[in-house]
Amino acid sequence: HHPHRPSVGLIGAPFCKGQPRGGVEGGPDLIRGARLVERLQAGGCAVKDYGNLQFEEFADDEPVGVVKNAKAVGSANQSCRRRCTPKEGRTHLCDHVAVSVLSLAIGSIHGHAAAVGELSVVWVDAHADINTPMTTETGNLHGQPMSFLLRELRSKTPTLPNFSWIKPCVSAKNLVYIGLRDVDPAEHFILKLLGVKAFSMTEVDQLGISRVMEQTCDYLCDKVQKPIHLSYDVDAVDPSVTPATGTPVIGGLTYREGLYVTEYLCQTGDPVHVGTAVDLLLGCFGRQREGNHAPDYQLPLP
Ligand code: B3U
Ligand code: MN
Ligand code: MN
Repeated sequence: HHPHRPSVGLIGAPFCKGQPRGGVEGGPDLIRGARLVERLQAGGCAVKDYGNLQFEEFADDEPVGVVKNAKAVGSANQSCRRRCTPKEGRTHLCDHVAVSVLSLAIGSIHGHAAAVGELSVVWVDAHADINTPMTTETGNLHGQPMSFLLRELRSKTPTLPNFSWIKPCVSAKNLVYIGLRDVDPAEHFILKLLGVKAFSMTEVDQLGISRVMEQTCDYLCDKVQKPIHLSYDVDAVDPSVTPATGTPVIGGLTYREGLYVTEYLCQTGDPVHVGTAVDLLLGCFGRQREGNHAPDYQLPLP
C-alpha cells in the first residue's frame, strides 16, 4: 500500500560527548544544509523544525570509573527527553513524527515512550550499544544507551551523575537489532541472556533484507501493534557509503539495504521516530525510489 506522508518534527541534537571524536556536533546543521526540510515538504510532509537543542557545559565532569562525560551525556539526554515529551496543555510533538537528528538515544526513546506509552525499538547499528558502565571497555557512553533503557538491566546499571531521571522503559522482547557486526563479549552475553532478537549481518546475508524486515515486523507485531522507534546509526551502513562516522566497521549494509529498512518501516504505516541522515530520513517519510508525485498531479497538456 501507499506510504503515508506524516507530519514531521525535527529536533537537532548537536552533541558529541558520547564518544571521543569531535565533528559529530555539526551533523544537524549539515543535514539542514542538505535541504532536508524543503525535500520533505516537496514530498508532501508537513514539517516543523524545532531547531537545535542547547546543552549545558560541565567543567567538573570527572570520569566515573572508566565512564567518560557522564554529567554532560546525562544532562544532554535529559534536555532531549524534555523536548520529545508533551508539555501540559500544548499540542505536542507526537502529532508529528518526531525526528531527532543524530539522536541522543536515551533521551529520545525515553521521551517517545513518555508520549505514547509502550514502544517497539528497531535498532539499526553495527554495534549493540548495550554495554553497562560495568562492562564497557572504552568508557564511551555511546556504547551503552540500551543498558539504561531496558527494564531487564535495571539492577545491572549503577546511577551515574545526571542519570537519575532515567526510568527503564523498553522491554527486551520489544527490541530488534539489525546490522550487528561488532559486538563486545559482554554485550553478546547480555543479548543471549535476555533473548534479544537480532539480525546480524550474517542473517542479512542469509535471509536478504526483505525477509529480515518482514520477520522484524512479524516479531514486533506479535500481539498488539505498538509504535515503533527506529534508532538508526549510520555506521550500520557500509563505510564505503557512509565514511563520515566515528567508528567505521567494514562489511555493513549496502546503500540499497540501508534505504530498504526505512522504506519498509514507512509502509507499515506505524508512527516512526528516528535519528539518522538525509536519504534515510526521506525514506522514513515516504520517498520511494520508484519515483514520487503529488496526489493531485496532472499531466501538462500541449
Ligand atoms: N562496543 C564498543 C564500540 C562501539 C560501540 N558503539 C560504537 N562503538 N560506535 C563500545 O565503545 O562500547
Ligand atoms: Mn554504531
Ligand atoms: Mn550506535
